[in-house]
Amino acid sequence: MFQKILIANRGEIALRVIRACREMGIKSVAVHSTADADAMHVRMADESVCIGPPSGTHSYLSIPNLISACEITGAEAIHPGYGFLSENADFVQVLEDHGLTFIGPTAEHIRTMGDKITAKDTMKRLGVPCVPGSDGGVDTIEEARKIAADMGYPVIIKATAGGGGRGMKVANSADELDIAFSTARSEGKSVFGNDEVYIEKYLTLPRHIEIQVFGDGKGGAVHLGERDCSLQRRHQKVFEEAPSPVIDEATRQKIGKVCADAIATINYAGAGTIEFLYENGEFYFIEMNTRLQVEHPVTEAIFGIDLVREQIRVAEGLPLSFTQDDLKINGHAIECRINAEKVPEFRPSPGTVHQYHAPGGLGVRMDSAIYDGYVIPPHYDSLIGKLIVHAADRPAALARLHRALGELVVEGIDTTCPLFHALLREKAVQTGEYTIHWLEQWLETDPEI
Ligand code: MV4
Repeated sequence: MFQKILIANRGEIALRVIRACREMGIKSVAVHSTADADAMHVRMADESVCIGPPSGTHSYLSIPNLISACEITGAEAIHPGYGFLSENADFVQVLEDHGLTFIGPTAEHIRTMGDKITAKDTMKRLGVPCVPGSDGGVDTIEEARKIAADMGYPVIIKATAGGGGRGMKVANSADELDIAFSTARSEGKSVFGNDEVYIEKYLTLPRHIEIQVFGDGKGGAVHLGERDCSLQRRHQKVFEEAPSPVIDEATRQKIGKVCADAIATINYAGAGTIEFLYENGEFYFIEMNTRLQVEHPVTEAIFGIDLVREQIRVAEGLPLSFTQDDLKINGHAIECRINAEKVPEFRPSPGTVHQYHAPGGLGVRMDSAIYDGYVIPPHYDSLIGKLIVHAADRPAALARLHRALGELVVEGIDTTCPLFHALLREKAVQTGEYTIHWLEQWLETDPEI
């Protein structure tokens, strides 16, 4: 059993991990930059260590400083949260060398899934359905032309090291291929230091559906259904729900079993998310995330389990506290990501929170690290809270979301709350009939927000 865990993160996710530690009787250590000295995670943890200046690069991303913080406090394990070092294989390796436990998968699994070509090859071999495309990397434009012609247009060229929509180019026809190929390659090189690319059939109107998986690292694994994250803007998710409005129980169990079996075969440890595009009733693997995700609370709500607790258990070598048969969906959950941004421009709006009142009541969870008088620093991402609602079914969850948003007060800064009020008035949101392009197209119609 761990006595003490260091949380290499900030904001709401740091609180999320501290809460799980406290319920398990484990001491927590917060780390913080100088800009975060007054942050809630510092106050809430049992101990705290300043690990550097405001810039994330020199604080939350500083591996030597984090290791020093473990040595000073006697923390035995690190929970990385999401973002920052959560998918950094080198970090995991360094921790191992120092006798510290990383709460997450092995360096090898992180590395495998971080390279998109290797991830896809691995998943294909494990029986996970993938988007049709090249077998591995494509080295020359001649090879690209042949594959695209055989497969048919449109196609998409992706950098193997890509992420967040960078290093990805669509070619609608042969005359667009040369530019797409060379742009994806050079973006891969300049942004990620890797010019290797691959080709896929471009799916024009898919949904983004991801399967939550959990492995015990010893050949056991379960799935926790799907989340529908199709409502996004510029590759930033805005609104996530579970279960997906378009997946029935038989389909869920079928794809879920494929995913759980895949990660069981590779002895995957901890939480993982297998991302798919879903179009015309078919799943197409695109990527795997080897971390806890921002939107994990919608899964927690419908299954009634604590995913962070399970991550800690697995890192301690304990079995999962449930089996696949124990996992039954109860109701419907929706999450809104509340950002300190002015809509509809989505311009960052850091500053002082002059009044904060969190919504509450049955089926409402507000994960946030803000408080009255809190000064949102400009150095980090703009997520200031997640509002998660849970109710018996989707219409009830939408009604509860409307009610909870009405109770939420955040004064002094601009937030994305008006966007959610406007979204709830939209037919596509009410019926659940949206694709990954719906939100951006709707925003282009200059809606009243
Ligand atoms: C695609 C695609 C269509 N066809 N691949 C975007 C980020 C990266 N995770 C993969 N992405 C896409 N890959 C094929 N073969 C469309 C996207 C995509 C997308 C995917 C999920 C959520 C939002 C998206 C927004 C634009 C494009």
